[in-house]
Amino acid sequence: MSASDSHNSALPAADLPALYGAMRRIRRIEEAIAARYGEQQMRCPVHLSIGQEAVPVGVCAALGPEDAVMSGHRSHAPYLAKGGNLAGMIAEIHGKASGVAGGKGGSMHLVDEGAGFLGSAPIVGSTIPIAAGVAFSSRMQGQGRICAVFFGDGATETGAFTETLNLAALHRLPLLLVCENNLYSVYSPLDVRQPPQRSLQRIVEGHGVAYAHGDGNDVEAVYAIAGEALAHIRGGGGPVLLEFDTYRWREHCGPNYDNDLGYRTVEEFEAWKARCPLRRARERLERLGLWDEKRENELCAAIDAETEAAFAAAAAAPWPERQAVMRDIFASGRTET
Ligand SMILES: Cc1ncc(C[n+]2csc(CCOP(=O)(O)OP(=O)(O)O)c2C)c(N)n1
Ligand SMILES: [Mg+2]
Repeated sequence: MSASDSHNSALPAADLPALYGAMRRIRRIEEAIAARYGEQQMRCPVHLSIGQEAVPVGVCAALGPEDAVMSGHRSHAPYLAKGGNLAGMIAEIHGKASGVAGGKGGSMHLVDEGAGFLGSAPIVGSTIPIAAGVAFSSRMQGQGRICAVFFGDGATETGAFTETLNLAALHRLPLLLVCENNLYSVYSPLDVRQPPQRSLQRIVEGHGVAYAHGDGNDVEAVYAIAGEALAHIRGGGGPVLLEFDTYRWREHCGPNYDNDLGYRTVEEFEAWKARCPLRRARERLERLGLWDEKRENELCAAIDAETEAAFAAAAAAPWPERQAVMRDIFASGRTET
């Protein structure tokens, strides 16, 4: 983005507790999922965002309530950051009828249209062109709604990503592309997947899409960069891609740590853990005199209470009815009775 796109998008200090609270909430909910996963009541795969919370929280705080969000398989954090219903998410992960996808989709098929979270899907890169479609419809209907889509570094290697850059630039779509670069696609680091001279910035800018890069473990930086990107888009400047450096702490899919597998080093993991986005925000809040142990305990107690309630409701909820199997699927026409 050019200097003229620069707006003062700094987060007022008084708003930092809310962003810290949103990150803590996502962390604690995902820790609860991880702690209970072994009970085998949640039978779908889960891709946790623990360590990566600042990106969805910072971006979603900069979006307006009318704006839309989509994501890929690492969906819990963008969904919750946009205000997606917690009980519906937990029920969905349990495969229950009260889940947001009727219990048929699981963790990677979250949706809460009321909150503006329009969907997630496990096929890597697949929601990027769908988000462009949302942005296109917003443009055609004069809604002024921006669609933000979250995806990983691996998704930038898909054809769907490049095709979307082309179309989004051509039509100057109100689309915010958010790449959470956590250095890995499952067990594969960037250097076995991409030639050394490959530059995401040059690929993006080569299509005429604006690009900015930031520290994805600094929620204030994420918020400020996202705010500038949104001002650029709202000003008619067309789509923007934001690349944020971050790191997932646990295994690619599931509740465990997997540093013993050897695809990444313990030193690398520890270096990123030391840059924990929550700890950094909390330390800053304490320096500002805006946080203390009492507030922390109250926040955690409130999160735990709503998490407990969501798990209890999911446990008590019925399974989907047999007839629901053929409902709401793309190839409709036949309903099993
Ligand atoms: C088209 C496609 N290819 C492969 C997979 C298997 N797969 C699931 S997640 C994933 C890794 C994606 O890495 P990245 O986009 O960097 O996201 P991250 O998991 O690191 O958040 C892969 C290869 C898939 N779901 N879809
Ligand atoms: Mg990745």
